[in-house]
Amino acid sequence: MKRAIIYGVTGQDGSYLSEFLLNKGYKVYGVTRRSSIDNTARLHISLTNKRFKLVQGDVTDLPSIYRLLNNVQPHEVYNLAAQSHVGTSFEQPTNTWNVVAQGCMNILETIRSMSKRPRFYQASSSEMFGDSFECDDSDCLEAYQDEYTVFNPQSPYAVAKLAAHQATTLYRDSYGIFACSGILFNHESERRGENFVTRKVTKYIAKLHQALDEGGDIPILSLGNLNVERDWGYAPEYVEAMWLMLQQENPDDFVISTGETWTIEDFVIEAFRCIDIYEYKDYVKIDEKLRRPSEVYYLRGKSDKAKELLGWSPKVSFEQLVKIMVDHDIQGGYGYVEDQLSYGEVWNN
Ligand code: NAP
Ligand code: F7E
Repeated sequence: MKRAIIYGVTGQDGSYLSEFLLNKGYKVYGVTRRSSIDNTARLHISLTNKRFKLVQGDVTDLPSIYRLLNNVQPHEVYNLAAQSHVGTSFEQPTNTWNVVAQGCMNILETIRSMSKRPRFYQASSSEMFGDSFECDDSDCLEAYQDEYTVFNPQSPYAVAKLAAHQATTLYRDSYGIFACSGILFNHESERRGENFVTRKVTKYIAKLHQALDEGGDIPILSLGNLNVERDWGYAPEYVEAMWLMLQQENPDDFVISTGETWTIEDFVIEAFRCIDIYEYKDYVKIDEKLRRPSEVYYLRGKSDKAKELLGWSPKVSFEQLVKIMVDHDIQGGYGYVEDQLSYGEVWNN
């Protein structure tokens, strides 16, 4: 039976990836940080599977990584652990650096020291492109980023991700480690953290819907820059791409994206439309404090390489994604938390 370790298993992607690997027959070791309150809500499905084990650990703690990898002798290690909020990285730059850059290096160093080395996946990000893009035509109407676009990070988060990305390439080239970076563009879902803009909007829509329905106070949504453009996909589809990268004959890096770009305003309009409101401006105010010191204005990924070599392409459309998230939040968010019978018993490695 194949064994996989997932760092960052309690996050959006970690939870979907654990379900995906369990469905493929893997034994999955999900690493969770010590916390004073249960943080396994997204793992409600994986936790019911006997092949899933929760392990305590932290990517900033080299000894625990070393012990876990040597005890489990996994076939694959997925590093999804991060302080992943770009805005927060301006407030907590050294913590972001330690988790994202140092954390990746800690795992790579452990793998280097092993005689039977697992395959390694690094969660790289489209944020690494910053303000870079490519143009195929002189008007540059369809600008995009792909595997050949130069990186020019615009936040402490992106700087740390680029360091981890380069370290992954370096360890692949220098030591022959089977290491892949997935350069994933934004991907969202009903499990998305609530301080990312998409989920912030859909949670708000659910609150507004309830207030209009029941006659309560009408809440107002505060947002920052509505004009920036993002390439948003559906997270469950993106975790399959991670796994596909590690099944290839040779390790490589891949852009994973939808190829479409939408403004934050487009997302807001579409979310309001889900509850039959066609003029959002009465409900939204712009708060200058929510703007970032430096912004990434335009992201549109070209994932032709993933399509050709991995056979991967996205299926869920922008409109479907917004509807999935709004419907979920209207139905009560994490309805399953209350139903969860047992929280994860942490396996002390
Ligand atoms: P997320 O929901 O924020 O999950 C991050 C995970 O990392 C959580 O499980 C978190 O644990 C864990 N973590 C944080 N610090 C850690 C530490 N010191 N040691 C071990 N684990 C730690 O992020 P996501 O959206 O699932 O994204 C997964 C990965 O892909 C991240 O690396 C992110 O930067 C990257 N990425 C995401 C996107 C996107 O659009 N979602 C796009 C490109 C790249 P807690 O639950 O305890 O906080
Ligand atoms: O912001 C703008 C904000 O925080 C999107 C992470 O998963 O994807 C994510 O990073 C845009 C930004 O995601 C608000 O300024 C406006 O331009 O949802 P976000 P992100 O920064 O794109 C990348 C690929 C990752 O790797 C990251 O880990 O929306 N925006 N008003 C706002 N953003 C937030 N959060 N809140 C607002 O009120």
